[in-house]
This record gives sequence, C-alpha cells and structure tokens, in this order.
Amino acid sequence: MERIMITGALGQIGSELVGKMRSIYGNDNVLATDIRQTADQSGPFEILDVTDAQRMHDLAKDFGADTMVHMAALLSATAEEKPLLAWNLNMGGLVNALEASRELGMQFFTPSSIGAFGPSTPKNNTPQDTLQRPTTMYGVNKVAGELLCDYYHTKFGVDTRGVRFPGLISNVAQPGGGTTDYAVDIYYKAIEQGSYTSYIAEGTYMDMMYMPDALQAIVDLMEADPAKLIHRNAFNVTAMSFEPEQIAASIRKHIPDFKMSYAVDPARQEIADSWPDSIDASAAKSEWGFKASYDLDAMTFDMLEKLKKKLQ
Ligand code: AKB
Repeated sequence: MERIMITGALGQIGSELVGKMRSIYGNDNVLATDIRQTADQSGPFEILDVTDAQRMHDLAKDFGADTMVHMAALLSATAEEKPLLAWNLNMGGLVNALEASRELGMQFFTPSSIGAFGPSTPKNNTPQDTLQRPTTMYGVNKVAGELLCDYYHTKFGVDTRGVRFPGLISNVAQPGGGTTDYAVDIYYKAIEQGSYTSYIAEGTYMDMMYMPDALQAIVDLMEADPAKLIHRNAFNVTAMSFEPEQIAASIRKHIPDFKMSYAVDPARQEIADSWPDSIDASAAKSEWGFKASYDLDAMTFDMLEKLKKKLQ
C-alpha cells in the first residue's frame, strides 16, 4: 500500500480511516472521496458517486492508486427502508470498485458485516464458515459482496481482502441508518441528558468493536502476508458482545445516576434478532494476527473522556 483511494471517506469509518492512513502513508498518498463535499481535509479530496464507474476508474488512475478501500454503502436500517436504492448503491458501487481494481491492478479492501448472517446461522460463537441466509437487503448485499470479492480474486487474481465488522463505536463521526447505532448514541445521551431510551430491547446481544481496533484491523489485514490468508475476504472480527443493560452498567461506573429506558423500534429489533449474539474471530487471529485492545469498560472510559471534551 503506497497510494490509497478511499470511497465513502466522510462516513463513520471513512472519516477516521483517512486520518489513520494519512498518518501512516503520508497525507498526499491518501485520496479521500465522497458524494458530499467537505471543507475539512488534510490531503487530496474528490467528489465521487460510487455508481459512476468511469469517474471512479479515472480518479484512481489519475491519482496513481495502488490500493482501493471501498467503504461507501447504506447501512442495515436504511437499506431496509430503501431496498432498491441499497441494491443499486451497495452492489453497483462494489462492482465498480472491483472493476477499477482489476483494470488498474490495485489491492482491494471492503467491509462485510455481521449482517451477512441470518436467523438460521448458529447464534453463538458463529463460525467463520457457516450458513448465511440473511433476511435483510443489507445482508443480501453483504453475502453477495463477499462472494463477488472471492470471485474477483479467484477469477482475475485481484488481491481482495475484507472483514465482517460488528457494530462500530466511535467518538468522532456518528453512524447513520445502522441497527447497532444505539451503542454510539447512548454515550452522547449519557453526557448530554444523563439518560437514554434504547430502541433495541433488553437482552439483545450483538457484537461490537471500538473504532481504533477496527482501523488497526484494516491496516493489519491489508499489510498481512498473502501466503498466510486462507479466507481473504469476510473475516469474522469482534471485540465484545453485549446487550443494552450491560453498556448501561458500564456507563454507570462513571455516571452513577445514568437512567436507561426502552422504546423498542420493531424494524431495527427484527434486524438485530436475525443477527448472531456473538461471533468467532479465530480465523482472523490465526491467519493475520487480529487482536482487539478495547473491551467494554475500556471503551466506555475512553468514549466518555473524549465525548466530555467534545460536547462540553
Ligand atoms: C449496521 O448496524 O447496519 C452496521 C453493521 C453491523 O453492519 N453497524
């Protein structure tokens, strides 16, 4: 990785990944792209609608990119509300990014998700290789995307790599339209209001990870020795699994009066119920040394510290 192009650079992951990659590879070697304009960039930035294959190809070529990191996508709850848009954007953007990578010989990364699993998948310690019959449009996109990345590797020799991210928690950019977003919002509301009303029901376990671990996982996988990669795409990665009461309890260690109530959103609850309670990341650990540094309490401490400074 020397010249990296990132799509969806203003999204939840992209807005921190750009900074991380610029700090490692140099500001001028990371091209950030997004469909929206921003005034706030420390290096090259271009407007890009990922469904525009020609512009994606031309930007990568003009920049001399050797790596494509494709992040632009609709998340699970929005994809359920706008399934056709999700199909066109998530699959159209992905195939365009893979094609540009094939044509220009770029290494390739894109994230899959725990959303690639469904109700018939084993719910606990979900294996790396298992049943994948998701019931959401987002999940359909993710499974198809995993297969498409495998195909571009075996058929065309593109160096495709990827992980299945759990819910990602960060204090920089807020997610939008995801099912796991409550686990970010709760920290903001804990500081702003001392209380939170969860749209996810008590007792609903989902895998999660703190953003610094997610960013490090992307860099580590992209830098990994290809000879050691058996899976390449869609590695299960996770740092913790919790239900809403556990995150509330973790927050109460710092804000003792924090109050939690519930107003369950049936649409997002249905999505959450179709996902695993916990996934097994042993393939990522053994094939490229994946390791998460933050557990729930370490993440809560850091989130509250950083958000207090940001919000007060
Ligand atoms: C979502 O909730 O849609 C995402 C995901 C788990 O992929 N955070």
